[in-house]
Amino acid sequence: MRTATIKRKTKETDIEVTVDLDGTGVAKAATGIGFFDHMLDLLAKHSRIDITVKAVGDLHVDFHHTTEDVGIALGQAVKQALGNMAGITRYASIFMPMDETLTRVVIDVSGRPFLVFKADFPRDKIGEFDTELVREWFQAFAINAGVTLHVETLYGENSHHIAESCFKGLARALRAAVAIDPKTAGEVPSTKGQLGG
Ligand SMILES: [Mn+2]
Repeated sequence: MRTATIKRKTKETDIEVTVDLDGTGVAKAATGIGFFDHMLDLLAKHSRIDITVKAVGDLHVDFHHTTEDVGIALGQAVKQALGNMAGITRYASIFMPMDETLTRVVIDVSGRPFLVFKADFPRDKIGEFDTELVREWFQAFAINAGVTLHVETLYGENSHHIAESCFKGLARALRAAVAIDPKTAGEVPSTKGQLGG
């Protein structure tokens, strides 16, 4: 079973995340931030990873701590659920359109944490959500999941579409990269014989 639950509590946030990499895309996202829940719903739906997120954070300050800490916990959960990564496809690349926007997402599920994020948002906010937090979430997720992740919005005008194409692109890339590749017969996809260290 490729599942994991992470509980993470600080003075700023109290978070519980559960993932099932071999799920059907069921999302239960309750972060108190409507737009962020929308992004987590998309992530689950299009990755087919079941994702449950319960987060109680200091939203009276702003949305930064809650957004970042959910990224940390979700990344840790994915990493734990992957285990020794035997049999996974490992690499994937996706071009994700959303109306006028096009975003490219390339992932290496490798135990090598790295983020390249190139997306410019025309607006500072989507609803009450600061668009700069999209990068913060991707940074927290990539580092804690232990994945190399390159996200670039090639063009786009609408900030909601740009954010959505980033999350949907990650979803489809993750779906392909964590899928079990039947040709590998359970081998770890590395000439080193191991991933993640
Ligand atoms: Mn939307």
